[in-house]
Amino acid sequence: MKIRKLDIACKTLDPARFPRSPWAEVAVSGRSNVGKSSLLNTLLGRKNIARISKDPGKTRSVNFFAVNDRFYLVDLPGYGYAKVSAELRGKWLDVIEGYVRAREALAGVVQLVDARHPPSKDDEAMIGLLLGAGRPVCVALTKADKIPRSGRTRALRDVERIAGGSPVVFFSARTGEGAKEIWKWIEERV
Ligand SMILES: Nc1nc2c(ncn2[C@@H]2O[C@H](COP(=O)(O)OP(=O)(O)OP(=O)(O)O)[C@@H](O)[C@H]2O)c(=O)[nH]1
Ligand SMILES: [Mg+2]
Repeated sequence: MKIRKLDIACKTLDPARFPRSPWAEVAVSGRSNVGKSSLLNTLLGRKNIARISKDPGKTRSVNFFAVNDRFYLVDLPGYGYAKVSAELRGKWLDVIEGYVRAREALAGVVQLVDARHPPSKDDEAMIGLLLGAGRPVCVALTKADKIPRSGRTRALRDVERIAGGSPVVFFSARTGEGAKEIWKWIEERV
Protein backbone atom coordinates (compact mmCIF):
# COMPACT_ATOMS: atom_id res chain seq x y z
CA MET A 1 0.00 0.00 0.00
CA LYS A 2 1.38 3.38 -0.97
CA ILE A 3 0.92 5.91 1.84
CA ARG A 4 0.43 9.32 0.20
CA LYS A 5 -1.14 11.02 3.20
CA LEU A 6 -1.20 10.14 6.86
CA ASP A 7 -2.84 12.09 9.67
CA ILE A 8 -3.51 11.40 13.32
CA ALA A 9 -7.23 12.13 13.17
CA CYS A 10 -8.30 11.58 16.73
CA LYS A 11 -7.15 10.17 20.08
CA THR A 12 -9.87 9.65 22.63
CA LEU A 13 -11.48 7.19 25.04
CA ASP A 14 -14.87 8.83 24.54
CA PRO A 15 -16.95 7.06 21.86
CA ALA A 16 -18.92 10.27 21.33
CA ARG A 17 -15.73 11.79 19.94
CA PHE A 18 -14.87 9.02 17.49
CA PRO A 19 -14.73 10.25 13.87
CA ARG A 20 -18.07 10.48 12.08
CA SER A 21 -16.76 10.26 8.54
CA PRO A 22 -18.11 7.58 6.19
CA TRP A 23 -14.71 5.88 5.88
CA ALA A 24 -14.24 2.26 6.83
CA GLU A 25 -11.70 1.34 9.48
CA VAL A 26 -9.57 -1.62 10.54
CA ALA A 27 -8.42 -1.86 14.16
CA VAL A 28 -5.60 -3.72 15.90
CA SER A 29 -6.43 -5.58 19.07
CA GLY A 30 -4.47 -7.66 21.56
CA ARG A 31 -3.11 -7.76 25.07
CA SER A 32 -0.99 -4.93 26.42
CA ASN A 33 2.57 -5.05 25.07
CA VAL A 34 1.85 -7.67 22.40
CA GLY A 35 2.98 -5.23 19.68
CA LYS A 36 -0.16 -3.51 18.30
CA SER A 37 1.40 -0.08 17.92
CA SER A 38 4.58 -1.60 16.49
CA LEU A 39 2.54 -3.44 13.86
CA LEU A 40 0.86 -0.17 12.86
CA ASN A 41 4.21 1.60 12.57
CA THR A 42 5.48 -1.18 10.33
CA LEU A 43 2.39 -1.03 8.13
CA LEU A 44 2.56 2.75 7.93
CA GLY A 45 6.32 2.82 7.33
CA ARG A 46 6.92 5.13 10.31
CA LYS A 47 9.18 4.62 13.30
CA ASN A 48 6.92 5.87 16.06
CA ILE A 49 3.73 7.49 14.76
CA ALA A 50 1.94 5.00 17.01
CA ARG A 51 3.87 5.40 20.25
CA ILE A 52 5.45 2.21 21.58
CA SER A 53 7.08 1.20 24.84
CA LYS A 54 8.62 -1.83 26.51
CA ASP A 55 6.19 -1.24 29.41
CA PRO A 56 2.66 -2.63 28.96
CA GLY A 57 -0.03 0.07 28.99
CA LYS A 58 1.50 2.59 26.56
CA THR A 59 -1.52 3.19 24.31
CA ARG A 60 -4.18 4.77 26.50
CA SER A 61 -6.82 5.88 24.04
CA VAL A 62 -8.43 4.81 20.79
CA ASN A 63 -6.16 6.35 18.15
CA PHE A 64 -7.43 6.90 14.60
CA PHE A 65 -4.86 7.21 11.80
CA ALA A 66 -6.34 8.57 8.57
CA VAL A 67 -4.67 6.90 5.57
CA ASN A 68 -4.77 8.54 2.13
CA ASP A 69 -8.00 10.36 3.05
CA ARG A 70 -9.72 7.04 2.46
CA PHE A 71 -9.83 4.86 5.57
CA TYR A 72 -8.69 4.67 9.18
CA LEU A 73 -6.31 2.32 10.92
CA VAL A 74 -7.14 2.27 14.61
CA ASP A 75 -4.75 1.59 17.49
CA LEU A 76 -6.44 0.30 20.64
CA PRO A 77 -5.30 0.09 24.26
CA GLY A 78 -4.47 -3.45 25.33
CA TYR A 79 -6.24 -5.81 27.67
CA GLY A 80 -4.70 -7.96 30.39
CA TYR A 81 -1.79 -6.88 32.56
CA ALA A 82 -0.62 -3.26 32.24
CA LYS A 83 1.28 -0.84 34.42
CA VAL A 84 -1.85 1.14 35.27
CA SER A 85 -4.64 0.88 37.85
CA ALA A 86 -7.22 -1.89 37.70
CA GLU A 87 -9.82 0.84 37.32
CA LEU A 88 -8.21 2.23 34.17
CA ARG A 89 -7.78 -1.26 32.71
CA GLY A 90 -11.48 -1.88 33.34
CA LYS A 91 -12.31 1.36 31.56
CA TRP A 92 -10.18 0.35 28.55
CA LEU A 93 -11.89 -3.02 28.37
CA ASP A 94 -15.32 -1.35 28.42
CA VAL A 95 -14.31 0.99 25.61
CA ILE A 96 -12.78 -1.82 23.52
CA GLU A 97 -15.84 -4.04 23.95
CA GLY A 98 -18.25 -1.22 23.14
CA TYR A 99 -16.19 -0.29 20.09
CA VAL A 100 -16.08 -3.86 18.78
CA ARG A 101 -19.78 -4.42 19.34
CA ALA A 102 -21.20 -1.12 18.13
CA ARG A 103 -18.83 0.70 15.79
CA GLU A 104 -20.53 0.74 12.40
CA ALA A 105 -17.43 1.67 10.41
CA LEU A 106 -15.39 -1.24 11.80
CA ALA A 107 -14.72 -3.44 8.76
CA GLY A 108 -12.18 -5.79 10.30
CA VAL A 109 -9.79 -6.41 13.17
CA VAL A 110 -6.17 -7.54 13.12
CA GLN A 111 -5.96 -9.57 16.31
CA LEU A 112 -2.44 -9.95 17.66
CA VAL A 113 -1.28 -13.02 19.54
CA ASP A 114 2.28 -13.46 20.83
CA ALA A 115 3.80 -16.25 18.72
CA ARG A 116 5.95 -17.33 21.69
CA HIS A 117 3.04 -18.35 23.91
CA PRO A 118 -0.27 -20.15 23.54
CA PRO A 119 -3.18 -17.68 23.30
CA SER A 120 -4.26 -16.49 26.77
CA LYS A 121 -7.81 -16.88 28.11
CA ASP A 122 -8.21 -13.16 27.38
CA ASP A 123 -7.07 -13.66 23.77
CA GLU A 124 -9.57 -16.45 23.39
CA ALA A 125 -12.35 -14.30 24.87
CA MET A 126 -11.47 -11.38 22.58
CA ILE A 127 -11.47 -13.53 19.46
CA GLY A 128 -14.80 -14.96 20.60
CA LEU A 129 -16.16 -11.44 21.03
CA LEU A 130 -14.94 -10.39 17.58
CA LEU A 131 -16.35 -13.43 15.81
CA GLY A 132 -19.58 -13.21 17.80
CA ALA A 133 -19.95 -9.59 16.68
CA GLY A 134 -19.50 -10.71 13.07
CA ARG A 135 -16.21 -8.83 12.59
CA PRO A 136 -13.79 -10.24 10.02
CA VAL A 137 -10.58 -11.18 11.83
CA CYS A 138 -6.99 -11.66 10.71
CA VAL A 139 -4.80 -13.15 13.42
CA ALA A 140 -1.21 -11.88 13.46
CA LEU A 141 1.18 -14.19 15.33
CA THR A 142 3.57 -11.45 16.27
CA LYS A 143 7.17 -11.28 17.52
CA ALA A 144 7.75 -14.20 15.12
CA ASP A 145 11.43 -13.18 15.01
CA LYS A 146 11.69 -14.43 18.60
CA ILE A 147 10.74 -18.06 17.99
CA PRO A 148 12.71 -20.71 16.15
CA ARG A 149 11.26 -21.99 12.89
CA SER A 150 10.57 -25.26 14.68
CA GLY A 151 8.15 -23.47 17.03
CA ARG A 152 5.88 -22.28 14.26
CA THR A 153 3.82 -25.42 13.87
CA ARG A 154 2.86 -25.34 17.56
CA ALA A 155 2.02 -21.62 17.43
CA LEU A 156 -0.14 -22.07 14.36
CA ARG A 157 -1.98 -25.07 15.75
CA ASP A 158 -2.76 -23.36 19.08
CA VAL A 159 -4.23 -20.28 17.45
CA GLU A 160 -6.09 -22.03 14.64
CA ARG A 161 -7.99 -23.95 17.30
CA ILE A 162 -9.70 -20.70 18.41
CA ALA A 163 -9.58 -18.59 15.23
CA GLY A 164 -12.83 -19.85 13.71
CA GLY A 165 -11.30 -20.28 10.25
CA SER A 166 -9.88 -16.73 10.15
CA PRO A 167 -6.58 -16.25 8.33
CA VAL A 168 -3.45 -16.49 10.50
CA VAL A 169 -0.23 -14.70 9.53
CA PHE A 170 3.21 -14.76 11.16
CA PHE A 171 4.35 -11.19 11.72
CA SER A 172 7.48 -9.41 12.93
CA ALA A 173 7.94 -5.69 13.39
CA ARG A 174 11.69 -6.42 13.46
CA THR A 175 11.94 -8.09 10.07
CA GLY A 176 8.75 -6.87 8.37
CA GLU A 177 7.64 -10.46 7.79
CA GLY A 178 3.89 -10.68 7.21
CA ALA A 179 3.31 -6.96 6.58
CA LYS A 180 2.44 -7.50 2.92
CA GLU A 181 -0.16 -10.17 3.69
CA ILE A 182 -1.73 -8.06 6.41
CA TRP A 183 -1.93 -5.04 4.10
CA LYS A 184 -3.58 -7.19 1.47
CA TRP A 185 -6.16 -8.35 3.99
CA ILE A 186 -6.80 -4.77 5.15
CA GLU A 187 -7.22 -3.52 1.59
CA GLU A 188 -9.87 -6.12 0.96
CA ARG A 189 -11.77 -4.80 4.00
CA VAL A 190 -11.62 -1.06 3.31
N1 LIG B 1 11.26 -8.70 18.81
C1 LIG B 1 10.13 -8.04 18.59
N2 LIG B 1 9.72 -7.11 19.48
C2 LIG B 1 8.54 -6.47 19.22
C3 LIG B 1 7.76 -6.76 18.08
N3 LIG B 1 6.65 -5.98 18.11
C4 LIG B 1 6.75 -5.24 19.24
N4 LIG B 1 7.88 -5.51 19.92
C5 LIG B 1 8.30 -4.91 21.19
O1 LIG B 1 7.29 -5.13 22.16
C6 LIG B 1 7.13 -4.01 23.01
C7 LIG B 1 5.69 -3.53 23.02
O2 LIG B 1 5.37 -3.00 21.73
P1 LIG B 1 4.11 -2.04 21.50
O3 LIG B 1 3.97 -1.92 20.03
O4 LIG B 1 4.22 -0.80 22.30
O5 LIG B 1 2.92 -2.95 22.09
P2 LIG B 1 1.36 -2.56 22.26
O6 LIG B 1 0.60 -3.82 22.02
O7 LIG B 1 1.01 -1.39 21.43
O8 LIG B 1 1.34 -2.21 23.81
P3 LIG B 1 0.27 -1.29 24.62
O9 LIG B 1 0.07 -0.01 23.89
O10 LIG B 1 0.97 -1.10 25.94
O11 LIG B 1 -0.98 -2.10 24.75
C8 LIG B 1 8.14 -2.97 22.54
O12 LIG B 1 9.30 -3.07 23.34
C9 LIG B 1 8.40 -3.39 21.09
O13 LIG B 1 9.68 -3.00 20.63
C10 LIG B 1 8.24 -7.76 17.16
O14 LIG B 1 7.63 -8.10 16.13
N5 LIG B 1 9.43 -8.35 17.47
MG1 LIG C 1 0.19 0.38 21.92
